[in-house]
Amino acid sequence: MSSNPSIDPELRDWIVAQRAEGHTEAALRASMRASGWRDDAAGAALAAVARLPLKAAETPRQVSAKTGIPAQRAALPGPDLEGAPLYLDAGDRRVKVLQTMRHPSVVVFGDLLGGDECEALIDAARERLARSLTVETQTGGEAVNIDRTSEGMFFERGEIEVVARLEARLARLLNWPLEYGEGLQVLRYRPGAQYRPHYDYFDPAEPGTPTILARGGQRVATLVMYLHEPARGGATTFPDVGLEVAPVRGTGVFFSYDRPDPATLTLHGGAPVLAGEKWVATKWLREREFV
Ligand code: PD2
Ligand code: ZN
Repeated sequence: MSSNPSIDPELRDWIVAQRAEGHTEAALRASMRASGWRDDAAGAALAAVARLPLKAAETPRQVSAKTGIPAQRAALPGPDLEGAPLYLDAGDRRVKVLQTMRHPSVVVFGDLLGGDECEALIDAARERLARSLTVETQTGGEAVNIDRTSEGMFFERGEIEVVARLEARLARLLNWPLEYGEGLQVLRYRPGAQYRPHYDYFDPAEPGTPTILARGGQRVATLVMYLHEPARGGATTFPDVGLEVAPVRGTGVFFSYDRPDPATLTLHGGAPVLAGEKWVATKWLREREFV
């Protein structure tokens, strides 16, 4: 994560703590003026801290006991798009920003993976593919889901070099600790296979959800990366907003959701593959360390 060298760490921590307690920027500015700060300097310091990527621990989620839905917006993973950059430094790779949307919060990245990395992931995943399971929110276990006709497998975090390299890149790009990510999932769709529209967060109303949340809290973001493009079909669709992302090799679609609620407009699916094979790798990010 980047930090701003011009901000005194003690001042930064104080501002972060005050903001997490719900004090407004105007109130902090007044308080800084009262203790001798020049108004423009106070404003600049507050703006600099506001630009810092927040750590999840700085903004504890207040969850309604009744609905399980967080009452307030908390820090979310995501790239730093301040200044509308066309490229982002992801450490070992310069990633393109191809498209952004605010609501739902979506970013399409280009050149996220090299062709060799796509091949390495496919080669390592191929012999472990099985008919895809989805987490079963009735029980907290896993089950074959007829809504998903792809085949899939999971890597452990850091299991092989290419996975570890990609995870480090994503942590930097998305400003979210590597440990908060689930293991990478790889899916293969053959002609006719699809993934019907769904939400990736866990439904708070389902009885198995507390068991799932014990491993790292809610999912707060998804990144679907395209490893092999089909000849036709296979877009990732967002039916609420009519968005379709073409499954072009090496690109990825990222979206985040600040609460487990359809109001996030993150309903999404994998359209049927019409010809050829589509392979994707999905990284889901949790609120806390995923264990
Ligand atoms: O493969 C896709 O396009 C897709 C669509 C919807 C993947 C997922 N969801 C997922 O892995 O959650
Ligand atoms: Zn999904």
